[in-house]
Amino acid sequence: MSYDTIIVETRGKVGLVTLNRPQALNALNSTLLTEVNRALDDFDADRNVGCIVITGSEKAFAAGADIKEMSELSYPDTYVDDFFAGWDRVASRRKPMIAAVAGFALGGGCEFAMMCDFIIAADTAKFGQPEIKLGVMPGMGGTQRLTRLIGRAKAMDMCLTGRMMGAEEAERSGLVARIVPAADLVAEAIKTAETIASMSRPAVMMTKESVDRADETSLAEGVRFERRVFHAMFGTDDQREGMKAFIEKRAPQFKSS
Ligand code: CO8
Repeated sequence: MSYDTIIVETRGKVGLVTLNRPQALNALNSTLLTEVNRALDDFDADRNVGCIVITGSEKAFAAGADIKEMSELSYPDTYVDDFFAGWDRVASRRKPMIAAVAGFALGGGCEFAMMCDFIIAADTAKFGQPEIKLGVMPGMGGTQRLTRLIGRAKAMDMCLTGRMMGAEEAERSGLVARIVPAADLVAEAIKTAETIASMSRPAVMMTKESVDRADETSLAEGVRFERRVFHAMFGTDDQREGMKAFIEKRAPQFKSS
């Protein structure tokens, strides 16, 4: 399949999507959104793929939604076409996604990274929600996901001033899982994704689904959901294999069944 705005590869059990609009610092336009969803559809359908990495360039993960594409839209245009609603599909993928971020992750770029399950940042990464400087506000989940990840005070600071946050502050604040040297970013993200892809597929997907529940429900309901899913794992061969392998002091051979 050919793409104009992204590069799609499979490395073993890892699906890799590289955003590729260098002339616009990987600004997110409608074509890119369609192509990202197409690539993710294929990875979802591919039983061999166990984890997905999304990355950009050294200079930019993505510098936001494409301002040139958006600038002339009217309210009816955006409302009737439900402009950018396709990002909800990106955010609700069932296989784990890691964002590997170097350089700018601004506006929709920061929001795209936050749709992933976690972010590995290069030491060059800069995060921000600068929409306020354009006379608008975040529109791809920034006010919600950033607030959940870094708390109300910092989210307000970021969204109301439009200032950027460096990698260290982002890690300290809980936006980023870990920081690696820029030169190692993609290799580290792929290594992490390989580790995840080597685990039992149902266990990985059920774990993701359960952690995601934490954003949507009360603690009591979330714990009940977790226990039900935990019980369900005893219906898998992988549970038996994982526990047997531990007792026999050998590496497990998960069949993802
Ligand atoms: N959209 C379109 N083009 C862009 C964007 C963008 N977001 N960002 C950069 N570009 C383009 C520039 O226009 C420039 O193109 P050209 O060479 O043709 O003039 C090229 O990329 C290189 O950019 P710069 O020359 O500006 O590079 P610098 O290194 O000087 O600056 C910055 C880098 C600081 C990242 C700067 O480019 C910048 O501030 N970009 C805009 C950042 C921004 O405001 N992002 C938020 C966009 S709005 C948004 O994301 C809303 C999301 C919600 C949508 C929800 C809908 C429902």
